[in-house]
Amino acid sequence: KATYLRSALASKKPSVGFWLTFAKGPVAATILEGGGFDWVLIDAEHGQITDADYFELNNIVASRGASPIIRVPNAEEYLIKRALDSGAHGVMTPMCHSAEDAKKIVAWNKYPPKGTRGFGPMFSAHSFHGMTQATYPAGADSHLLVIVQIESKQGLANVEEIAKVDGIDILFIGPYDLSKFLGVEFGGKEHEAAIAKILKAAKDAGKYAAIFCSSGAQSKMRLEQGFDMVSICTDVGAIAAEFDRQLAATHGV
Ligand code: 3PY
Repeated sequence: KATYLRSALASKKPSVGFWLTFAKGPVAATILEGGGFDWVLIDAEHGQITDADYFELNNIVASRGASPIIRVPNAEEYLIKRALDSGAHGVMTPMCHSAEDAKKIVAWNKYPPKGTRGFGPMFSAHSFHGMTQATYPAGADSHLLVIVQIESKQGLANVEEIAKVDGIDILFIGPYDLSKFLGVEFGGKEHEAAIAKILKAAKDAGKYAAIFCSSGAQSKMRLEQGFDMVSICTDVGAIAAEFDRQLAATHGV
């Protein structure tokens, strides 16, 4: 299996992951100890993680049979290149607003002739079973997942065109940004209608639909709606929630 998440999406829906925001390998290793995850989002947009952490985190995640997916801070060619070169199984680019954005993002994710990714795979192959520096480039364009986030007003307006862009694999909803950019209540009617529109656009275009969730109850609900890929929580969110729970138990509330 070249990329675990790609196989999981193709054969064993749904695909479940979590959000890694701590830059420490032992944190990732500890959470992954029990298995059960298809992917881990290594968050370099909002978390504590920088590109110096990518290689170690990719390898820890992949060693547990999950796909390391890096969220880059912005839609920039050099950011995507550095994430892919560190061995990510896919890059998630935030704030995709239009089909033009999506086409650029696809090009930055793929080697010529499909795209403009520069050649330098010295550290890319370690997180793929059975791949070497020599074999990585030939398989890269078909193994790696191109993921864009739909989370803005323009992204929502253009979602059908974005979904149709060749080379985009997954539309990933950022529900928090979406509610802020639309100026609507999180979980309210308009927010849910926007989410449903993105889900439909992905399905109509034959692409996978994914959404960030911050609890198992939320992710279960989204899977029942037809999403292919959900997160269950963030590392920091889970720790904070557990501390709150134990503190409340201590005080008998
Ligand atoms: C959002 O909800 O806006 C995200 O991007 C997920 O953190």
